[in-house]
Amino acid sequence: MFPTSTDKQIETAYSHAKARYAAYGVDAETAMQRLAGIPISLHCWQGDDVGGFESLAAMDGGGIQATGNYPGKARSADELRADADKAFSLIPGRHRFNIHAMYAETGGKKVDRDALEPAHFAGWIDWARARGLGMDFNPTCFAHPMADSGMTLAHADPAVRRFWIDHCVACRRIGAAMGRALGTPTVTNIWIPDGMKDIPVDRMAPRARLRDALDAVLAEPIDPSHNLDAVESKLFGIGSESYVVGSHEFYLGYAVHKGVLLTLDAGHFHPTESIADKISSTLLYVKELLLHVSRGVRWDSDHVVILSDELRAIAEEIIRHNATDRVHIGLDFFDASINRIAAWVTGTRAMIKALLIALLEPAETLRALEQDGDFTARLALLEEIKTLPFGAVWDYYCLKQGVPAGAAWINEVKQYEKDVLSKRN
Ligand code: RNT
Ligand code: ZN
Repeated sequence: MFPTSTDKQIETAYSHAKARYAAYGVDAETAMQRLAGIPISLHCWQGDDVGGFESLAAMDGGGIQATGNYPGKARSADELRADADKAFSLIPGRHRFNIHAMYAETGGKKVDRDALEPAHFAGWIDWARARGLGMDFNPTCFAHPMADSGMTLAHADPAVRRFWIDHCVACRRIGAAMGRALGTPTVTNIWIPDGMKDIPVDRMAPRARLRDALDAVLAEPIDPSHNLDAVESKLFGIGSESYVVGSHEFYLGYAVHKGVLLTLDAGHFHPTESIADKISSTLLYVKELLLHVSRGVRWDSDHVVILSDELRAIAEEIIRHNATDRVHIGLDFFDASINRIAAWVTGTRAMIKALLIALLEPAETLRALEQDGDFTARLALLEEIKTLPFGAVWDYYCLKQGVPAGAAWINEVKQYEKDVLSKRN
């Protein structure tokens, strides 16, 4: 069993921590209040290894590979929702849930992706509404026979392009229906796998086709209070090592040109390139960003998020620029080798911790030092504040939000594994 702390222990530690932060001019109460207002969008696909429930006799997964076969993965939308409920019960704050088109519930009827309708997502919307969750959405342009060639919206065959355009149009309408029903705009994010394993000769023609296809997808105006459109780039994928049609430059240009959101996935750049530094630049030119917070490890772009320097840098950028209303924070990772609920909880708690650390920064002091050119004190202070007792504030935040503090949540996941997950299959 992992240790639980008493309320008294947590409160005592917090009162000491609060005083330490106050000495630096930081109000821990304000930090926690602000933190409670920042939703994180949890991605449904960690719960079933990006499988979906369509039971198409499929196919290549568009180079998105979940590795591992940890037992107990969700086999139906009901199981996935139950697992997500368990995860949410261990995560402080009120958040969002992000699903893919391939999680449609068609009641056993075969409905192809270009014919999907809001009704096929009623189960998800009802579930989210009952819990006060917002929802986000994604067309699924992979794991489908029409994506077998590795090309979708950029395909040379107009019939294939048409199919995927129709799918994305349907998804924007579904996104709008979700947003309208839940009273908070759905971000509908378009990611496509299109690319080439080996060196292409014509890098431009597929990009021109993608631009035109996206124009067709976005032609129908949709109320931004219901649905926001986002486009996500990638540097390379498995099977698209030499060329990805939707590169960063492609989508940066497209997002600026069309006024849609730009998605920055932390695992979609060169291994030493951080998306943290892209936030301030892109926010000068695009209205809003969607983040896919992830963790790249060598060639994999989707390890479970941890409280790394990179994650902290991302959170600092959002908080220092006071950009929480322009940066939508979504998660995107999938690990099939560990308990999937623990993966969600670990990654989401890490994201929230990173935001809390950023909110506890003595921001005004640091800015003043920089403005005065006192780079000595800036560096020294940045180092010293790393050992302030942020953990005591985090534990107290968990206590106040009614979720386990510290490692105690692991016990609950183990119990759920015993009671529920181990009975699957
Ligand atoms: C793939 C993209 C994309 C997917 C999800 C499932 O490389 O990151 O966001 O992970 O849509
Ligand atoms: Zn992503």
